[in-house]
Order: sequence, then C-alpha cells, then structure tokens
Amino acid sequence: MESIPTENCVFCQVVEGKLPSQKVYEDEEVLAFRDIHPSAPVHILVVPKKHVAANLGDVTAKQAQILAKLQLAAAKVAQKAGISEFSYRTNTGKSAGQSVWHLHYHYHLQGGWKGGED
Ligand code: DGP
Repeated sequence: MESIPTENCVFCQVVEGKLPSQKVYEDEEVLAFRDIHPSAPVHILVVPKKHVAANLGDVTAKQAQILAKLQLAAAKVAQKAGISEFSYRTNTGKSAGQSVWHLHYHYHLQGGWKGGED
C-alpha cells in the first residue's frame, strides 16, 4: 500500500481535541464522530484513537485486533443513535477516494430511525 506521512493527520487532531468534532461514542481505543461532509442522514466516522495504519491495506496481522474493536464500537454507535440498520464503507487508497490517511470506517446510519439521537 502507498506509504502516507502521518504528520498533520486531521483525525489525530480530532482525537487529541485540537480540532472540534461532534463525538457520538468513545472508549479507550475508538472514537466515533460525525463526518464534516455528511453523505447520509447520519454519517459517522469510526476511527482508532491511535494512528495504527493509514487504511485497511496497511493493517498488519499484529494490529488486526483493532478491526474487531472498530466493528464492536460501531454496533454501540448504532444502538446509541437508536438505529437498528446501518451500512458502512471504507475508502482504501487514492483511487477509492481516500482523503484522510488514518484508518477509518464510514458508517451511514439510515435505517430504523427512532429519533432520540444525541
Ligand atoms: P475518506 O478519506 O475519503 O474515507 O473520507 C474522509 C472523511 O473525513 C470525509 O468524508 C470528510 C471527513 N473529514 C475530513 N476532515 C474532517 C474533520 O476535520 N472533521 C470531521 N468531522 N470530518 C472530517
């Protein structure tokens, strides 16, 4: 996978609180916050707090556990938002449209909306 420098990473700055964000979920290793350019009624980015990899293609076997943690956190995000169905995607690489080089999933929460989002 292409090697992308990690300095000035916007998601690291969000995690560190240097950039403002609308957080929807946080635990020791994962942060979920609203995408600044939503392309769905609810568009949430789920990222590892630590800059472990630029994208899925850079995740090593040793780091793979973070992928499960992202998935489990995403289920909690959906529950918290009162949504029973959601879809997700990840842009991996320039030709897939990736613009932020910090591993992340886009969760598009559109189905089963019950309101009560906070
Ligand atoms: P991509 O790398 O293409 O998977 O998309 C990155 C997404 O990150 C894009 O939808 C816009 C979003 N984004 C970029 N900068 C910021 C930011 O500073 N704050 C928030 N909340 N989202 C951002």
